[in-house]
Amino acid sequence: MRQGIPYFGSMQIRVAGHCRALLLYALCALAGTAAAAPLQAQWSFRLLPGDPQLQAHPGLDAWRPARVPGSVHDDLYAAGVIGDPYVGAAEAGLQWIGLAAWEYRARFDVDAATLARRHAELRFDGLDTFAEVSLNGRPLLEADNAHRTWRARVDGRLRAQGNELRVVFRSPIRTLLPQVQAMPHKIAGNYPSPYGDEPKDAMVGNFARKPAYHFGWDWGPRYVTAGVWRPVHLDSWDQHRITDLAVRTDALDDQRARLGVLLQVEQGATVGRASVAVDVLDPDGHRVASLEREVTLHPGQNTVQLPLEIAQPRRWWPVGYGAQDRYTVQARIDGGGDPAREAVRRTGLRTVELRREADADGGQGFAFVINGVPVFAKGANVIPFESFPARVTRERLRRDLQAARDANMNMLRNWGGGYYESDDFFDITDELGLLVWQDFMFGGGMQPGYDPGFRANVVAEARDNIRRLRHHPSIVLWCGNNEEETAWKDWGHGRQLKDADPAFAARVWQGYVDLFGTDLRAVVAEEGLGVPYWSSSPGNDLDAKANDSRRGDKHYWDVWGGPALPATAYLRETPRFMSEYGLQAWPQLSTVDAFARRDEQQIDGAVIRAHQKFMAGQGNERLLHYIEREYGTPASLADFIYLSQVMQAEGIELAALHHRASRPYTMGSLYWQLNDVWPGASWSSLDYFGHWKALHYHARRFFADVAVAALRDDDGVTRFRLLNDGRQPLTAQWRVRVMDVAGGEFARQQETITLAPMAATAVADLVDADLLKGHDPARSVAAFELLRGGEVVARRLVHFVPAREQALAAGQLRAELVANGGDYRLRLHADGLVRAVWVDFGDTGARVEDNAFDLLPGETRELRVDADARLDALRAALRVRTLGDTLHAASTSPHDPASTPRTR
Ligand code: BMA
Repeated sequence: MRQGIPYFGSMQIRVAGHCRALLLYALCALAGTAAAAPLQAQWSFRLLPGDPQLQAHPGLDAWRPARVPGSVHDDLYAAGVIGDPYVGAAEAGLQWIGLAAWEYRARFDVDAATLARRHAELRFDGLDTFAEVSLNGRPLLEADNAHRTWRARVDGRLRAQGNELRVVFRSPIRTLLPQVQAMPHKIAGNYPSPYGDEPKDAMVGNFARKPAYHFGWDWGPRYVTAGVWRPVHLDSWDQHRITDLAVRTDALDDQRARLGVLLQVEQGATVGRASVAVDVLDPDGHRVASLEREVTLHPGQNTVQLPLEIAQPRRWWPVGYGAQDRYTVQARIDGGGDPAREAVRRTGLRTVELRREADADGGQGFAFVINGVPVFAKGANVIPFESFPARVTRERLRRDLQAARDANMNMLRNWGGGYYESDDFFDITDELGLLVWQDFMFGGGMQPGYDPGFRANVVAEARDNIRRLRHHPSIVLWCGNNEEETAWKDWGHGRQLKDADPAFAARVWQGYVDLFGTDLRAVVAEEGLGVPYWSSSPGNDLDAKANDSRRGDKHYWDVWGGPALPATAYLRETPRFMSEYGLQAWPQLSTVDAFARRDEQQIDGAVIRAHQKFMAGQGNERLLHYIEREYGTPASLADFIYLSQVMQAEGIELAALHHRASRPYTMGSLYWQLNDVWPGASWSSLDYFGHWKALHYHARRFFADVAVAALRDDDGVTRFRLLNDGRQPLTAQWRVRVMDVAGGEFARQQETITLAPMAATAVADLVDADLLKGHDPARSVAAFELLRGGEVVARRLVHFVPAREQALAAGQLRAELVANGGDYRLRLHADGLVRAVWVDFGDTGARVEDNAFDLLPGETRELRVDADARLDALRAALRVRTLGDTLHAASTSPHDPASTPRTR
C-alpha cells in the first residue's frame, strides 16, 4: 500500500511562554534572535480574489486555516485541496500554484504590557518571496527576498484586540516574466520547467532571491511555493533594546582568550545613559568573566564594545581533533528583565585559516587549518531537507547530521541552491563538531549582478545571515556561489552571450565580479569575525581558470556526468580539494513504496521516472550504464535498487580513498550528496526517511581515521597506501592475502609499519602479476588489511575483473538470527567469497549494526540487531542479499528479494 509522507509542519511553532527564566530564555535566544516573542496568531489563507487561477480553481478565494511557519503547498494539502505533492506523479498537476497570488491573514491580540511599551516591531524571519504586508488595513512593508529578515516598526499601530496582518504573495513567475522576456539576450538559468508554466527561454529563477531548487533541480521536484516560511515575531521596548550580540576572538592561545563582545543597542529619540553587563560562562556553566559598564547611547543604532579575557580557554575542535567545548555569553542592558534588554550567544573558541600555499610548479593548495592543525576534510554536500523548508524539524536535522558524524565525516558543504539553514542546523553542527562550508544562496547559472539594486538586496541578505549565524564555531568558510564561474567559463554560458552581445556579456561578467569578487567579500570581512571568504565553488578565487585540479577546489563530474567515464577515472583526478563528485543510487524499496504503488514500480514506469530527475527522467539509463558495465543487467526493480547502491558505494569509495591517499596534496573529499529533499533517486547516501544507502555504511569505513587504500586502476596496478588521520603515530601490521573465490590462500605477505600522524603512507605499487602469481584473475581476490593486536582494523578487497566476470557463486552465505538477552545477533558465514551483503528486516524497524560489506571465503561475522519485534517475526522478515545471488537471480518479480540465502 501507498504510505503517506509524514507531515512535520505543526512541530515548528515556537512558544513564547517558554522564554521566561534567564536560562530558558538563553536557549530561545540561541535561536539567533536578539530579543523577541513569536507572534501568537490565528492564520488563514486564500487565493487572492481576482486571481486568474480562480477560474480553474473556483472557491479557493474562501479563507481556510493556515500554518505559520509554512508554505502554500502544505496549507492546500492540509485543506484537502491537493494531494500529497511527493506521491505519484503529482508535480505536473500542481504547477498552477506557482502562477497564483496567495493571501495570508493573521488575527491577533496584544497584551497590555506590550501595548504599554513605547516601541514595537514586527519581524518576519522569512517571507517567500514577493510579499506586500499590511497591518490593520494600512501598508506595512514590501518584501522581495526570501533569504532576508524583514522588520517594520509598528509603534502606535497595535490595538488590544482584533489586529489583522495581511500578506499577499505575488507569483514570482508572473512578477518577473515581463522583465525577463523584455531582455534582448537572456542570462543562463538552471533547470527549465517541463510543465509549460514558465517559458523555457525566459527563466525567472535567477532573478528572484528565492531558493533556487524551488524551480526544480536534478534531485528534486519543481514546486514554486510561497508563504511565511519562518516565524514572525512581535518585539516591544521602551528606552532601548539589544538588536545583536557578537563575540569576536581577538587573540587565542593556551593561556588566554581575548574577546571583543560587540553589542548593537538601538536607542529611542533622545540621548540616554545605560548600564551594560556581560557574563561569560564556561562549558560547565561556571562564570569565568564579567564586565559592567555605563554607556551613553545616541538615537538609533549604537555599537558597544566590551573587552573580556578568559584564562586557560577551552577550544572548540572539529570531531576527531578534540572536544566541542562552547562558552555562553550573556548580555544585559539596564539589568535586563525582558527579552528586549537581554541577549545570549553560545559560541566556541577556535581559529580558522584557509591555507593557500603556492607550489613550485604553479599549483596552489586549499586546506582548512583549525586551531593551527591542518584538517583533511571528509564529508558530503548538503541540499535542502524538504521542498517546503518549514516542514524540517530539529529531530530531522539531528537524524541526518548525527548520521554524518557516525559515518566519520568532519565537514559538510551547505550548497548554494537552497536556503540558509536554520539555527538548529548550526547548533547541532557545533555540538557534533562538523565543520560547515557555507555557500551564499546561488545555485548556478548567472544573475543580474549588473543591477545595483539586485546587488544591494544580496548584500542585505548576506548581512542578515552572517549576523544570525556568525557565533557558530562550525562555520569555517563563506563561499560566494555554486558553479557560476565555471559555468560561465567552461560550460559555454559566457561564450554564447559574448557571441550574441559582447557589450552585455561584459556587463554581466562585471556584475558577477562586483557581486562575488567585491561586495560579498566585503560583507564577510566586515561581519564574519575572521571566517575566510571564497568567491565560487569550484574556483581559485577568480583565477583565470575556474575548475583547476592544481589550484583551489574542484568539482569532478566526468564520472556520472558528461562522458560518463568508469569509476576508475576517479583515480586519475587528483585535485587540491574535491568539493563535489558523485554517483546516483535508488533508495530502498520501502522508500519507493511511500510514493509509488506496487503496480507503478517498474524501472521505466511513469511514477518511477517522475522521481528520477536527472536529465528529465533519463537518469535510470545512466544508472544502467554504470550497473551493466560492472555488474550485469538487473532482473527487477529490487535488483536495480540493490545494484545501484552497490555501484554507488564502490565507486565513491574508490574516489574518497584516492583523495585521502593523495594527502597532503589533496586536503578534502566532499561527495555529492548527503541527504534528500524528497523520496526519489539521487546521489545521496541517506534517503528522505534517513535510511542509510550502502554508500553511507561504506563511508563510515572509508572516512574512518585509520583506513586502507588499495586502489587498482584499469592498467592492473594497485597502489597500496595506509591512511592515518589521527594526531599520533600508529604502529600496526599490514597484511596482503590473495586467495581463490572459493577459498584457498595462495599468497601472503605481512609486515610491521609505523604510520605517521595525519598522513598517507605509501606501502607499495603492485602489478597484477605480483599478486596473482599465475592464478586466474576471475577466480581471485586480494585482501589488503591493517591489523592491531592481531585484529583486523581496516580492510579493502581488490578484484581483478569486473564483478560480472568474476566467478561469484550463488548460495555462498548462511545466515542465522538468534536471540541474545534483550537484543538479537545475526550470524553470517561465507563459504566462498561473498560481496555486498545487504541485510534487510523489512518494515519491522530492526536496526543492524553494520551492512553493505564483503566476507572472505570461510569467514564468519556476528552482528548486533536492535529490534522490538519478536524473533519469529524478525526471522520471517529477514532478507539477506549478496552480489553473487543477485547476479545469478532468475527472478523477474519486482518484489521477490531474489536472493534469500539459507536462513534459520
Ligand atoms: C553539482 C551540484 C548540483 C547538482 C549536482 C548533481 O554540480 O552543484 O547543482 O545537483 O551536481 O548533478
